[in-house]
Amino acid sequence: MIKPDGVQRGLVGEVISRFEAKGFTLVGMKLMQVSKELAEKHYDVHKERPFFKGLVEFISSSPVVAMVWEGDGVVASARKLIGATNPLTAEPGTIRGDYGVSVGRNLIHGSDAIETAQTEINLWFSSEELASWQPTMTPWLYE
Ligand code: DAT
Ligand code: MG
Repeated sequence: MIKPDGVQRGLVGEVISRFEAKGFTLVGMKLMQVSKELAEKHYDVHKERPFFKGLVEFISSSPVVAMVWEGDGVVASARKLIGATNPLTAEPGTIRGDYGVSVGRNLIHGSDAIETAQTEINLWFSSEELASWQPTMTPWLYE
């Protein structure tokens, strides 16, 4: 999910390009204004943390772009493309490392495990919003 700062800063295309260029397949995408309820559910695991309230307010402050990407090892690989939580320590070459300077404005969310990804896809998307398709370049990406 491209967070409000990523959308406001005009980095939607840049983020999508990185995932496309890596070879992952986009199967769902929407720009949306997030409700407090959805933000709270999404970050439920962090509800006892001191930054929770600010995080929920931030995520619901301006539109986000929610996406579902598919491919071998996509969850772990996406976390690598995204980089460490704090953009100041995220490696250059990662999205957060290249474009961010503070943890509360780290541009993008990525599911941290396959199970979490499944839960988050169900939270953010209905089944009609997801496309099952095979890119023609598949044989050029996978042997
Ligand atoms: P990640 O987004 O890398 O999975 P996380 O799940 O630990 O990181 O935290 C969720 C988000 O909460 C994170 O992207 C930014 C915010 N956050 C985390 N730690 C924070 C902190 N110490 N201060 C402010 N915001 C924080
Ligand atoms: Mg997380």
